[in-house]
Amino acid sequence: MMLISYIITLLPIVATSALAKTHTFNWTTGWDYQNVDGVLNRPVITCNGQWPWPDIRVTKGDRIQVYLTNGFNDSDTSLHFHGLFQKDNNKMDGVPFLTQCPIGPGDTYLYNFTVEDNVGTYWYHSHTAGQYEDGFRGMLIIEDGEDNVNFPYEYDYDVPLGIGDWYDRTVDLLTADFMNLYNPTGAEPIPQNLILNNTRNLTWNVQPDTTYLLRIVNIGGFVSQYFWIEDHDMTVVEVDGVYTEKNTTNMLYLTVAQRYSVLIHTKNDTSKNFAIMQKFDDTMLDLIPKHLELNSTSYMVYNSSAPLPDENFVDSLDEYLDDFYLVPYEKVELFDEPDYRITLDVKMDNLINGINYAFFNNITYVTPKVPALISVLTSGNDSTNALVYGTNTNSFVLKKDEIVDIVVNNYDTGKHPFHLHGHVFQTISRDRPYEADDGETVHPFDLTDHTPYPDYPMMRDTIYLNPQSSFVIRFKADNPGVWFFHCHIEWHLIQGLAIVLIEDPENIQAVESQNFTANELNVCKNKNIPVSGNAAGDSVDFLNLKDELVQPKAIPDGFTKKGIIAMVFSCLCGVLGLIMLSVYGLMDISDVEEKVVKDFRLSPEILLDDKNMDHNESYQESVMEKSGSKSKFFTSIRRLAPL
Ligand SMILES: *[C@@H]1O[C@H](CO)[C@@H](O)[C@H](O)[C@H]1NC(C)=O
Ligand SMILES: *[C@@H]1O[C@H](CO)[C@@H](O)[C@H](O)[C@H]1NC(C)=O
Ligand SMILES: *[C@@H]1O[C@H](CO)[C@@H](O)[C@H](O)[C@H]1NC(C)=O
Ligand SMILES: *[C@@H]1O[C@H](CO)[C@@H](O)[C@H](O)[C@H]1NC(C)=O
Ligand SMILES: *[C@@H]1O[C@H](CO)[C@@H](O)[C@H](O)[C@H]1NC(C)=O
Ligand SMILES: *[C@@H]1O[C@H](CO)[C@@H](O)[C@H](O)[C@H]1NC(C)=O
Ligand SMILES: *[C@@H]1O[C@H](CO)[C@@H](O)[C@H](O)[C@H]1NC(C)=O
Ligand SMILES: *[C@@H]1O[C@H](CO)[C@@H](O)[C@H](O)[C@H]1NC(C)=O
Ligand SMILES: *[C@@H]1O[C@H](CO)[C@@H](O)[C@H](O)[C@H]1NC(C)=O
Ligand SMILES: *[C@@H]1O[C@H](CO)[C@@H](O)[C@H](O)[C@H]1NC(C)=O
Ligand SMILES: *[C@@H]1O[C@H](CO)[C@@H](O)[C@H](O)[C@H]1NC(C)=O
Ligand SMILES: *[C@@H]1O[C@H](CO)[C@@H](O)[C@H](O)[C@H]1NC(C)=O
Ligand SMILES: [Cu+2]
Repeated sequence: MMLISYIITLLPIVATSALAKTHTFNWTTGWDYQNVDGVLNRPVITCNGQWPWPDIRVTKGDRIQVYLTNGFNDSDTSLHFHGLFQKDNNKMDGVPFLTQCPIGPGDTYLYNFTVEDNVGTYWYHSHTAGQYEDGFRGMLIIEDGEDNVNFPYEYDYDVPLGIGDWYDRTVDLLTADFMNLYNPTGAEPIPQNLILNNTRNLTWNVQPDTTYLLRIVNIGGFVSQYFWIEDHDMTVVEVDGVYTEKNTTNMLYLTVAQRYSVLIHTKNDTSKNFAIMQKFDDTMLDLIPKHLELNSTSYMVYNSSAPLPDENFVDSLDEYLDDFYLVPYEKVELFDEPDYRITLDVKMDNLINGINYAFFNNITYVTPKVPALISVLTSGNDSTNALVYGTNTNSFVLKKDEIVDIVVNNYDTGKHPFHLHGHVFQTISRDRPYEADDGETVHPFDLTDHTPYPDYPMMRDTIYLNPQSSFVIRFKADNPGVWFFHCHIEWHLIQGLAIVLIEDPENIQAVESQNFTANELNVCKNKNIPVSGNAAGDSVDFLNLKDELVQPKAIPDGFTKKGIIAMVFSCLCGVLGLIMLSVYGLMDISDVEEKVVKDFRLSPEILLDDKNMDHNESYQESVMEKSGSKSKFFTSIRRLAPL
């Protein structure tokens, strides 16, 4: 019964033209309770009162029209179609303050575009304040011709599968604890469970001797996952909307936002069932809570009378397919030498407010006051000057059709999955991890000494960066628009790990379909956001950034992260704080506490009074220590906090 009403509510209104269809959806966001992981009923973001959000399946060339109404009473929203190129239609990319104004409560934005240049496996999600981790996301399948007739490989059934991580609390609460003076190392909230198609213990009924095209999408917010099926090979044929030459493996590794389509041929023998396994990449967790189930078992069922399988063990997690070696089916050659090289250094550090931020080249992304696309459209001849888009937005202007290399050097010890909007890129270099735990240090990319670039590099839209390592991606600036490049770990995006590419702004200005409609401008006006001007809201002098938004000040000279940590310890823990100071070799800085309090204009009383400490209780169950000083520190502070 519920299923039927669900289908009726969400059934797209299909209007047929000669060939292409138009799929119209009328969606309103809201909140309701849902027990997703079988453990806890918690608030989730609903679509017309229902959850989960529907999958969309369209054919290349079709039009999608989504009327998205913000049904929240207190927060903005937006909708991004991950991986779509949105050619000459940049304002459909769904990034607040870049390609549109945030949709305020009660307002409606029409996402209206055709899927011209994309085929394969995609997804959609809110691009506002981590909302997709509260369940505002769904899968988007674009068939290549009627019934996917142009897909290059044979299969019998097409089966989407969403994998993800799931928290016991909503993102607003998690963020309040995360972006917090009491979390000076920037330890990310740890999910409670891995989910599969929005549940756990899923049963996938299969037929014998049949080829399935399994479209796996990681719709999670933070942790990468290993994925394998007991005693079944998977042949990769598509990554992030790019068909590949077949590559057979028994294990995949998917960061958040990545997609893999694999062919699985089932056995003839139907007497036995098999385990579908997901496992956390636990190296991404700052600590491993004792009760966290690192792996999760679901079931590939040939015979419903036969027993369900136990979990499946593998000898090593290192056997997963390394996507760097995949070859695109269309064998696109390595693009020419770059016309423009952008080098980005990733760091995580604290600013004067004690909060831990993420930086590209010492800048943590702060939104402009006017969406960058509106700045492009209203800045005339100044549009090619990066200054228009602000000094704290990490904006780079690209010229028409130039070849661009983005070199990313990781000065952090964590992995990061980076996503480029509006493009697929060639991955031409990716170095191995350099583990701090093994005493290794950062290895930035060396232009004069690197492994030869592949002849037919892998192309995709989301790629991971190894710890203390580097990658280089290359693409052609052939899609005029304002495109975000950012870490897809929602926590790191919230910490500001993003840059903005202003691609061929003159062409944007010249194309009518890039212009805002009255409705789109009204969404701005309702939020009191100017509909012309630079990043600072100045629509007279586009190079005047006096009133732009900027990041908090740096920690004063002679002051270190250790200083902040020491302060937090001292204030929280009194005498125990002193013990911690000695643990961290800070005893020599005897006046550290006084100095921090003075520089930060804070008092220990204020710190002790912070209500956020209550939230930390969920972490205070005993935890296992991991190696690495960051995790030890974090473990310790949680243990000491109750005192
Ligand atoms: C969408 O749904 C709302 C509420 O049911 C309705 O008021 C509105 O007219 C609908 N819009 C369209 C374009 O169908
Ligand atoms: C799945 O199985 C686990 C362990 O067998 C159990 O704890 C959990 O409640 C189950 N979840 C659901 C949603 O049934
Ligand atoms: C806003 O919505 C939330 C969640 O639905 C509700 O708890 C709250 O009372 C609402 N606030 C107002 C001012 O309506
Ligand atoms: C969507 O865009 C197309 C092309 O511009 C236009 O014809 C159509 O009317 C738009 N849909 C709506 C509902 O405005
Ligand atoms: C996952 O859910 C989708 C609907 O969202 C469904 O079409 C698909 O068959 C499910 N996959 C599996 C393996 O059960
Ligand atoms: C499975 O059965 C089909 C006929 O139903 C047969 O052609 C095929 O060879 C069998 N495969 C194996 C591995 O035995
Ligand atoms: C299914 O499993 C049951 C119980 O193990 C077994 O008796 C039966 O023969 C199996 N059926 C098939 C078609 O393999
Ligand atoms: C799953 O995780 C548990 C601990 O969380 C561990 O005991 C077990 O060996 C793991 N199983 C697999 C298949 O890795
Ligand atoms: C398949 O992937 C492996 C690495 O996992 C690589 O060595 C091999 O060249 C790839 N083959 C093809 C055809 O993509
Ligand atoms: C970032 O700041 C550090 C320390 O002030 C400086 O050495 C480095 O050159 C800066 N990096 C960039 C890309 O500006
Ligand atoms: C922009 O530059 C062109 C040529 O450089 C010039 O003709 C035009 O007047 C300028 N427009 C504005 C608004 O300054
Ligand atoms: C965009 O809209 C503005 C204001 O209505 C208009 O002046 C301009 O000519 C339009 N641009 C294009 C390319 O149609
Ligand atoms: Cu990241």
